[in-house]
This record gives sequence, C-alpha cells and structure tokens, in this order.
Amino acid sequence: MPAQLTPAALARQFALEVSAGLIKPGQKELPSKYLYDSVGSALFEVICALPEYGLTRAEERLLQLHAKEIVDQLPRPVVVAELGSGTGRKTRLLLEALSRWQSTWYHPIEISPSALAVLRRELRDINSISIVGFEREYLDGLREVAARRALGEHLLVLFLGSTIGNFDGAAGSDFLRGLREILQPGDSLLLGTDMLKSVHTLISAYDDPIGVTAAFNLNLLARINRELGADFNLQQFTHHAIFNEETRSVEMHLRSRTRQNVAIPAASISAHFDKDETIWTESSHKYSQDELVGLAQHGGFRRQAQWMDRSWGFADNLWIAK
Ligand code: AVI
Repeated sequence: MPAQLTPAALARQFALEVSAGLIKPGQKELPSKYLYDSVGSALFEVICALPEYGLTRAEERLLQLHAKEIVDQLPRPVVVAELGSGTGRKTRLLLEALSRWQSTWYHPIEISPSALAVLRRELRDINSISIVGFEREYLDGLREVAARRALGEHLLVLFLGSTIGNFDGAAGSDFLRGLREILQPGDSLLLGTDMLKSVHTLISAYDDPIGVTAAFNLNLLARINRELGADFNLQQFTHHAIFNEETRSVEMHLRSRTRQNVAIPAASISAHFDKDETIWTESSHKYSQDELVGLAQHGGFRRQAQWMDRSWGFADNLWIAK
C-alpha cells in the first residue's frame, strides 16, 4: 500500500509540478487539483450556489428525486466509497435512502484532511452509517477500501459532480479503466456527468458576472505566493473561460496583462510571461450520450440506468462492473 505523503513531501511535489508547468515550452499549465486549498474549496462552495452554475443544483435535484430508486437497484449488502467527498449534501440523500435498508460503511476518499473532517461532522447524525475516511489519492484509497471488504459485500463507488470531466483528454477514460480494475464484477459506479449545452450557458457558468470563478482561478497564483514564496502580482493576471469545440471542454486560463517575470523561490525558477500569454489551469469536459456509451464499454462497465436533469443537462449514471 503506498504510504501517505508527509506535508513536506506534498510541498515538494507542489513545487515540482508548478515548475514543470511554468517552464515547459508552449502552453503553460498548472494542475487543476491545486485549485482546492482551503480558500479555493470555500470559493468552489460559493460557485455551486451561483445562479449561473447550475451543475451542482441539477445533481442535487436528481438525487432528491431518485435516491430511493438508485438504492433499489443496488445489490446488497453494499459498502459505499466516495471519490472526492465535497460537503456531503448530495451523499446524505443516498446514505439516508440506504440506511432504510441496511447499516452501511461509508468511506470518503479525499486528499484534504479538513474536507474529511467537515464531512464526518455533517453526516454523523445519519442512522446506521459508519464513516471511515481515507486521506489518499482516489485510486489508492479505493484499493484500500476494496481490500477491507468482507466476503459477499458489494462496492458502490460514488464519483459525483462531473469531477471526471476535470481529467484531461484520454485521462478520464484511463481513470475509469483503472477504477474498474479495482472492482469485482457486480460492483457499481454512480458517475455524475455534466452534459453538452449551449456555449453561452457554459461560459456564463465559468465566467460569472460577480467574479467568484475569477477569484477561484486567481487564488491558484495567490496559493503559489503563500506556499512557494512567489511574487505573482494578481493585478497583472486576468481570468478567462473559453469553450474548446474540439475537446468539448470549458477551459479556464489566467492571462498575463503584460510582459513580466515571476520568481518562485521554492520551485527554484523564474517564469517569464509574454503579454497575453496564458496559464491553462482547468478543463471541464462536457459529455454526449454517445460518448457515455463508449466510456462505459471501454471501461468494462454495463450501463444499468441513467437519471437526467433536463433543465440544466446533467446525468447520474449507474454502471455495473462486467
Ligand atoms: C469540480 N468540478 C467538477 C468543477 C467543474 O465544473 O469543472 C470545478 C469548477 N471550475 C470552475 N467552476 C467549477
């Protein structure tokens, strides 16, 4: 089992990835996982409440309406593992529905210890649920949950919120294959996917008029200042959201207003930016039905059911490992 990374090792990894992304030739980039420090996570919570960002509310509506139906389709007994736990509002709906049938082990898997603590607090009042979280990368944590399950127990993996869309290119489908390899036939995956919709709706969702998403994006530079001693001047970068028709993804970028150099001492680099050069910080892929069919097939899953919120365009997909 891979050991948990120490804070010093995490800081080293952050410095290495920042350095690699900012000195490489061509498009500069930073991994989107680093958007979520405590400030970024709090800003993401606010994004979820924005009228322009309908994704989270759409999934909440789906689970409010269909949690019982979803749970009725699962083999029992079932152990629940969740990849990236969020605040638990959506998970609560599923766990409450499950707790009417059985006492349930719930294992949130999340690299942020503070997010795990919030979740434990939020969900502790649900009857017949025992929570044991794992502070791990998704698939490492899932391996641990799978290794601990008792004979005859099935696994339900929750991967909600269309977080799968934040994997770039083929990485999403590779991730699903990796996930499937940890499961046994008959285990299930509930996968949230944001569907393709008008470019206007998408750009409003990722470039909201009061600037919360801009702050969420710029906080990544502020985090590099805080944690790596860099001297990014946040006034000299602006947030941009574009829709990439080819990859069917909304991309977030930070654009340099001017020609400038930024020192990042803990990463031992000075990064040069031309005027209008961008750092690509996140992709958020939007799905079509055909693509979901292909993803399930390629991943080794049978599509059991799908619940669709048509007012926003969001699907929760229940897939069974073949
Ligand atoms: C977490 N993830 C699914 C969000 C998304 O929509 O891709 C992150 C986000 N980025 C900007 N707004 C929301």
